[in-house]
Amino acid sequence: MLEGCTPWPVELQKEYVQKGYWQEIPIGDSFDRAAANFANREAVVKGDIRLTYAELQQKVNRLAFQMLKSGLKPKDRVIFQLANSPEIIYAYFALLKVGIIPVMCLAAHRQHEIEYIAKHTEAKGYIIEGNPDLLKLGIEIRNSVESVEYVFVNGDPGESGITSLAELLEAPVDEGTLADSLAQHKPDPYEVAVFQLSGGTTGMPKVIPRTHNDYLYNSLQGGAYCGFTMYSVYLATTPLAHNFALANPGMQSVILVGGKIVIPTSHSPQDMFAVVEKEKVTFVPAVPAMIVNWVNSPLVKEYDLSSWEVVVNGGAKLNPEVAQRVKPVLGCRLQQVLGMGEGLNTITSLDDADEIVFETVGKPISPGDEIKIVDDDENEVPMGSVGELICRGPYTIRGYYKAAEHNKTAFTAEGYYKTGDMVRMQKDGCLIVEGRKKDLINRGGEKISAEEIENLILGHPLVKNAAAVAMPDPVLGERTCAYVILKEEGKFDLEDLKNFMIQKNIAKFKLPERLEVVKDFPLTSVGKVSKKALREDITEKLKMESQI
Ligand code: J2J
Repeated sequence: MLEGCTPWPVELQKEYVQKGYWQEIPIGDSFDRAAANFANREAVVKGDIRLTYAELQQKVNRLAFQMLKSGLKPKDRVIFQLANSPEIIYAYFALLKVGIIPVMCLAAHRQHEIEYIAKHTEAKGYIIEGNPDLLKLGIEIRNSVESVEYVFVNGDPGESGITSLAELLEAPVDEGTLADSLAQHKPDPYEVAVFQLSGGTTGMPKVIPRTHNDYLYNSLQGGAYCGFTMYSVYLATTPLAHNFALANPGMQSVILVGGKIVIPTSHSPQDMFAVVEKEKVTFVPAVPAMIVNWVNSPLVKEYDLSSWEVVVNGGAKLNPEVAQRVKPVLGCRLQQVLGMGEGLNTITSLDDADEIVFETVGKPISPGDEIKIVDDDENEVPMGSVGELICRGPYTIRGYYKAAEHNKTAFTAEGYYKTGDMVRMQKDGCLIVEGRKKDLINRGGEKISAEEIENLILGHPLVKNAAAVAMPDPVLGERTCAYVILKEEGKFDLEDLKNFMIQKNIAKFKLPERLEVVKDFPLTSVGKVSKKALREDITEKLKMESQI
């Protein structure tokens, strides 16, 4: 495995192969198998663009070949920042096919995040979406990060001089040379396929190395729980760059069994329902805010949504009252998945009773998953009690990339990943998420590290101390509230704070949405800032305000 990664113990690797979890093939082989089996079936649809498996495979192969020809090599890292589009799908499989490792960044990331991640992964390349903002960023990153030599854009490069993916796809190729080259550059299935980014509780996101063996297993196993087949039609409503829609259970799970990916051209409920009707969508992934939006939309009745079989909620807890309205309003079944870039997925089954689907996130997807619910001393709590979920298994990482110090606290000595999620197990083995231990804000599924925000705020000359906490929100679940102590009394409002943070070129979803200037912070018994007391304070304030 790439230097800086922690492999599974050798004995377990053998066991995972012997039990059939790890197929010992690269993801590209599995993709080629699907492309051969389903050559004339539709694989990807967006608006008027419709690609069959054979067409998709041709694009994947050409792009893979051109990436190598450009100078990129297997195991090189490429910052991958594409919006939902057919291109994100073929660029993803193209890189995996020849062992170039995409670093899956979010479309919202800006220089603050990308520069750090590019330096940390020593990225050689950067593939960006073709909008003016990101084109500018592409040039800045090429100038500021020494390792970045190659920048590609999905769309019009304008005057930037950056090569477009379309140019690469249209370049003439000799088919024989292409086939030879791809055959020579098949990656080792034990090697890293994808770098995902952690929601991050400390400073900047941590880099998650997912191997071909484990990522393939994860996406197929999760996909089986969702009932994916060649007849599945999956609507990519959430970002395909994120672990959820990308693979677990997501686009990769569907493509590898011959299903179809439909990419919406807009996210309004109206357009989303229209595309479900038109493309006879069967399966939709969602974060809670989307489901809230859909079940409350009066437009539901105007469309024929009869093809829609399942909506799967992930990323954040879905309010049980909303969960109950899914079937009566949308006409489809609900599934719930607890997932994480680091690996473990638990999911409700399609035939689970209503109470299970409304209240729980089901059970782990693999018989190889080992989970424990523990107290602060890593002792298992009694059945039914709340504790931290820790896990290890055939698709859960053993360490973040180049993070030896952090790994000592993020994993137990036995190699369990400490999820930071506080859960309870029912007698039937289903898990209920009760809260979390980790210091982050879960804004509608997008994770914001409190520490990162605090460090940014502390850079403001007027600020003496800062604490970022989650405040409840009826739609997104949580938003960021910044508590601040000023150095001296003066004018400092939310706009001042946001303007200051925007200058730091951070992803917009990280901007605090409320500011509370205080004289001091409540402390815990050991003298730390009590985030719990701050969360209670803002919750109380919001409650009072809503009653006025
Ligand atoms: C409560 N909290 C949840 C849920 C994730 C599928 C789905 C989601 C992700 C994801 C993913 C939750 N209820 N149903 O990778 O494959 C919170 C937990 C978890 C963290 C991981 C997938 N589903 N969460 O959201 O890496 O706190 O992955 O530890 O972004 O999201 O976040 P992330």
